[in-house]
Amino acid sequence: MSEKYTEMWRSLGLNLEAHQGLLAVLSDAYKGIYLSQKNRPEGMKYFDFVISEVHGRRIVEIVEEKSRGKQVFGTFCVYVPEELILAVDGLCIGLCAGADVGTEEAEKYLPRNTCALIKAFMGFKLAGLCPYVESSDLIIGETTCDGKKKAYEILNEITGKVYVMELPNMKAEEGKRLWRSEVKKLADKLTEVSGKKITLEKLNEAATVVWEKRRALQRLSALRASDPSPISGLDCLLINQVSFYDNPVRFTQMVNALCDELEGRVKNNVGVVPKGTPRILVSGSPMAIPNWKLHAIIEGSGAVAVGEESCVGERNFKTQADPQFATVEQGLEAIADRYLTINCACFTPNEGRLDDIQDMAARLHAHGVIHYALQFCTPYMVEAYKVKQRLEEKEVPFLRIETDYSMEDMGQLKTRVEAFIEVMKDGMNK
Ligand code: BJ8
Repeated sequence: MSEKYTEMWRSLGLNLEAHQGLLAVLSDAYKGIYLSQKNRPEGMKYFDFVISEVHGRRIVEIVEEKSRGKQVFGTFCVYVPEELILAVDGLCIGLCAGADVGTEEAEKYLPRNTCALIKAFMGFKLAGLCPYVESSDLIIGETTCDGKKKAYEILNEITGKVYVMELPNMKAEEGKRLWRSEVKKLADKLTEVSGKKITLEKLNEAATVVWEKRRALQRLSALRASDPSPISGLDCLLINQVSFYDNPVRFTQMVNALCDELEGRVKNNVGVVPKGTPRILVSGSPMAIPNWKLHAIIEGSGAVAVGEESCVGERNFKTQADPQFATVEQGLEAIADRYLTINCACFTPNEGRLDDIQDMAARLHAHGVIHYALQFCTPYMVEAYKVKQRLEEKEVPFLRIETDYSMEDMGQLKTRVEAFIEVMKDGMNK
């Protein structure tokens, strides 16, 4: 990334030397994992460009939007309603991080046995490496897992700009009522920070933007059901990661343009891998950017990832709320109810997630499911038991993996994934 951004990074308070080092590592990893892939769709060029400018051009855009009076709202969870943020002309940016960065600093505040995602978002902030956190006017957290909700207290002590939504643990009527009132409270908070009231026109407009974004991602997901798969799992994972910080209207256009190209591929039987390649559904903890580890292993071992039952994946876009509301009040309730359809392991019971996994595996013609949990991510680590039980009942091959962001276990994971692919192949030949 060009030195032309140095002044901007300095004014955002980044640690310039460490930041330069981070960008160099990122760029090498991207070249090795992404640009070395064969037969990629032309439409991926846009996403390559976005990544090459992840701390450059996009931050310039954000700084410009801020100078025009817009606010930036950072989030860590797909439960935070993007529609509301857009309705106050805000920019919604996902702040989850997927790399071992600033771990030493983070461990001054957090126990070592904290999940890598939490350590990383704290680490990025503490090491002065994230221009998105520094640009945020308000950071919106949520009471999901224990690690996150306690880390938000510390993050608020450090930044002074954290607001937390209370997410229920159960989806019964009481939980629904609580969540609806939390969504209304967030609307008030956004109005307070931005100085803009949420009008019906603005809410319908914002909900339409989000609806179209989700529809484009649904379209992409459906195209992966084809054999041969017209696009790699790595590329789809990247697109889902980019969806959390790109301009949503432009992002939707580019995903739709890519889907047009992929439809042509499907029609002509063109794939990134040969027909009959073993197909894997990945399910579990979110894979924040630049966490490409498991997909790189899967696709480097002769299989293809055809779906992600994950918040950086289908959990984020599976359900929709019809974006034409009659009143603001009705709109806020419909939006709250739509978010409560997301099946995160932080809820109990969470049978809906088991149905989602089973449904995705069938719909995408997966030959097996890899359950991915970040170490110390208790909700997903524990729920893996029920996922295994359900998939065994349906005779779907299942592999359970627990890992973090380090590269130390790459060899061991590769051996396990390769052995799993052999098991899947046996099933495919029956
Ligand atoms: S809706 S998955 S985005 S909470 S990996 S920090 S759960 S210990 S991220 Fe999530 Fe919202 Fe749920 Fe989705 Fe905790 Fe697990 Fe770490 Fe996690």
